[in-house]
Amino acid sequence: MELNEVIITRAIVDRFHAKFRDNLETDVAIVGGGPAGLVAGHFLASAGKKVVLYERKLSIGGGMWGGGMMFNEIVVQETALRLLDEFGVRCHKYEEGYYTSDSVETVACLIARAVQAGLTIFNCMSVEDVMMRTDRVIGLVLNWSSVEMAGIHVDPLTMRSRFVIDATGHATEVVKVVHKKVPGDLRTPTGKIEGEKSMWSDKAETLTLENTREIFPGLYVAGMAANATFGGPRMGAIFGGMMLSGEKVANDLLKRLEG
Ligand code: 48F
Repeated sequence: MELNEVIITRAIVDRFHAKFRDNLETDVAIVGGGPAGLVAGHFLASAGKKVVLYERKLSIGGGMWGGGMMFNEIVVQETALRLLDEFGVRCHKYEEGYYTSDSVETVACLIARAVQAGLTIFNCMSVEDVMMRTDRVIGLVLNWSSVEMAGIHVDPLTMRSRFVIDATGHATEVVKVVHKKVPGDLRTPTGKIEGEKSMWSDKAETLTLENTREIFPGLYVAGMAANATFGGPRMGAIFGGMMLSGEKVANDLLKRLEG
C-alpha cells in the first residue's frame, strides 16, 4: 500500500482537534510542565479526574532536564524517594540523606507515567490569561506559543476548568495575571505576590510544601511558583520539594473535587 500524505495530514488534524475539543471542560487545568505540574497531573489523572496540562515550550520537563548548571543529575532527599519509586526512576545513594538520579531519565519517567495515567498534555501552547467570574478563576485563555513569540495580534481561545494550578515555576505567570487583572487580593500576607528570595535549600524545600495551596478562589500554586508567590527562597537543583508539592496539590484538589 502506498502511503498517502493527505491521509497522514487528515489523521493528525482530526485526532488533534478531537483531543483539544475533549479538553475544553476539565476538573483541573495545569499551567506548566515542570516536575510539580507533571506530578500533580499524574496523581489527579490516576484518581480518574479529567486533567489537562499546557506547556509553552516544545519540550515538557521545565527546569529538570538540565540538572544543576547543565550537569544532568538531580539531587533528591529521603522524604521524596518514594516518588522516584512511584514513577519508576532509578536512583543512587550519594551519602546519608542525599540521593541522585539522571535528570533525563527522571523527566522521561514523569512524562510517561503521567500521560499513561490519563493526563492530556498540550505543548507549544501558552496560557496568556485566565477566565474569571466575580472573584473566581474559572478557566484559562490559550494561545499558540508561536503567536506569543512572533508578537502578532491573534485573539486566543478559552477553556473552562473547576480548578487551575499555576505550576509555571519562578515566573508565577498565572498568579501575576490574576493579581493584575482579577478583582480581589491574593491569600498572601500582603495580598500581593511576595516574591522569591535567594538560595536557602533546606528552608525552601520545607516552605515549598507549606506554600502549596489555594492562592485565590479556583487557583492553586505548586512547585517553585508557590515559593515565589509566598516569598520563599529558591533551592537549586534539589527536586524532592517540587515533586512533593505536585503530590500535595493533587491530594488537596482531590478532596475539593470530591467534597
Ligand atoms: O520551571 P519549572 O520546572 O517549574 P517547577 O515544576 O520546578 C522548578 C524547578 O525546575 C527548578 C527549581 C527547583 O528545583 O527551582 O526551577 O516549579 O517548569 C515550569 C514550566 O512552566 C512553563 C515553562 O515553560 C516551564 O516549562 N510555563 C511558564 N509559563 C507558562 C508556561 C505559560 N504562561 N503557559 C504555559 N507554560
